[in-house]
Amino acid sequence: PDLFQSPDYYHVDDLLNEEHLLVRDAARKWVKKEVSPIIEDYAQKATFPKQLIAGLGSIGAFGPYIPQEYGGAGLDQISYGLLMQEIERGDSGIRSTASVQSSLVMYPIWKYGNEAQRQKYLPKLATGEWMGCFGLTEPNHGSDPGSMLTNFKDVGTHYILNGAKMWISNAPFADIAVVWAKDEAGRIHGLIVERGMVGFTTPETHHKWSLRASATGELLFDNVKVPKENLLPNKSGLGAALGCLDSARYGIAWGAIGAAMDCYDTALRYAKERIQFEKPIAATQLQQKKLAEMITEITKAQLLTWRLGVLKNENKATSAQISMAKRNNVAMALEIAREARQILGGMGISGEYSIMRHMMNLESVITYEGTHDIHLLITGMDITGISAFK
Ligand code: TGC
Ligand code: FAD
Repeated sequence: PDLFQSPDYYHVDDLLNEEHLLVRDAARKWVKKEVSPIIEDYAQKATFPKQLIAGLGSIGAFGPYIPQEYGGAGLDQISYGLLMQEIERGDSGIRSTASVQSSLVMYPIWKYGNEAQRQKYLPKLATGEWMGCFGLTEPNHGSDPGSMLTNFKDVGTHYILNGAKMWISNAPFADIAVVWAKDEAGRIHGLIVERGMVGFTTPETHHKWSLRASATGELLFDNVKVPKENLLPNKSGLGAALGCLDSARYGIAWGAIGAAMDCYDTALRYAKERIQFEKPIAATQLQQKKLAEMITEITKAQLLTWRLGVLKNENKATSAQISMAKRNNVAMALEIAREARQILGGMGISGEYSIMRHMMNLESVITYEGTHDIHLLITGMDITGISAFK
């Protein structure tokens, strides 16, 4: 009874197994105890709550689907999704930290790294002893990462890396960065850059109105000497970077449902308690319409995402299917946040409630990991066979 209640209009819980429910409820308890009481303060102060790192590791949020031999939780894709849902119910910024660590740092080391790299980095990343970030976006290349300028030269004993990345989650405090850069032939590779390498700096990006409890920064490389053993050897090309995004986008599709659930729960409770014109505002048709549409959209998103999780578990989910779910669910959550904020009237803008924070966070979530427009064009490309990008 002291847990959050999930809106579950179509009994989606019946589709989950015992492990899914255990993982979800453990995450839900942890978020309620550790995240919800402090997050508003940290967001207002624009500070990342570093003390949450160990707890995120302990609930399995760092590498949920990475095998246990590397320190991961060894869970399936539905459990991974439920973890992201529960964490984002607390805050999208905290979910971002988990997404980046799992899908953008651990995933490429696991999939594209060699055994020595897996052994060196994955167990420490799984506990949060080391934190990572992912550098793909550049100041002049966001939606079109294939045109990146960051590059490295082979100088015999090591590589020399030059360039700049922008808008990088976790950058200001990360111990390592998985960085995408072009070799002399123009082919994209992933390199593990470690804090302390000479010429590597990570200035923080200030004055964000969104994801304020997440630290964002730049990655600057000025003739950084990178040892050759830090190149990820098993896959190269833009597709390697985009493969990591598939895994993160999938988690975000679930995460957005968490933010939407929190806004819906809050608005429903408020609408039943708030009296105007001598009756609860929930008794008015206009507010009922908003609430009814919210639960309808949450339910559709839950079913879409659950099915996608099954396809992922069977290794059958396509990148375009993942794009559809990321795009749909984040837009759904943002729309619900905007409507829920209005249901609370003036209180909707107060930090006493989580809605405005979710709403502002989701403005980043609808932009990063491929914008709303880019995902629509990915669907367009998939159904027509024609790329609108080039
Ligand atoms: P295109 O020619 O279509 O593709 C290049 C190569 O990549 C392959 N590919 C994929 N592979 C795996 N997964 C995917 N989703 C893939 N999409 C494409 C493709 O088959 C091809 O392979 P090959 O072997 O033929 O070379 O590439 P394009 O240059 O036309 O670009 C396509 C486009 C626009 C869809 C893509 O570049 C894109 O997705 N742009 C959006 C960029 C983006 O999402 N950036 C995210 C940065 S990371 C981030 O935001 C983290 S926020 C984290 C947080 O805090 O939670
Ligand atoms: P642009 O690509 O310049 O797009 C601007 C507008 O043009 C958008 O509306 C877009 O949809 C539209 N547009 C672009 N191309 C087309 C087209 N062909 N057709 C129609 N419309 C188009 N990146 C990382 O690498 N790592 C991170 O950890 C990371 N974290 C982030 C955290 C935050 C808080 C934010 C805000 C961003 C983060 N990003 C990260 C960057 C993010 O992925 C990019 O912002 C995103 O991919 C969009 O790139 P852009 O900002 O350069 O916008």
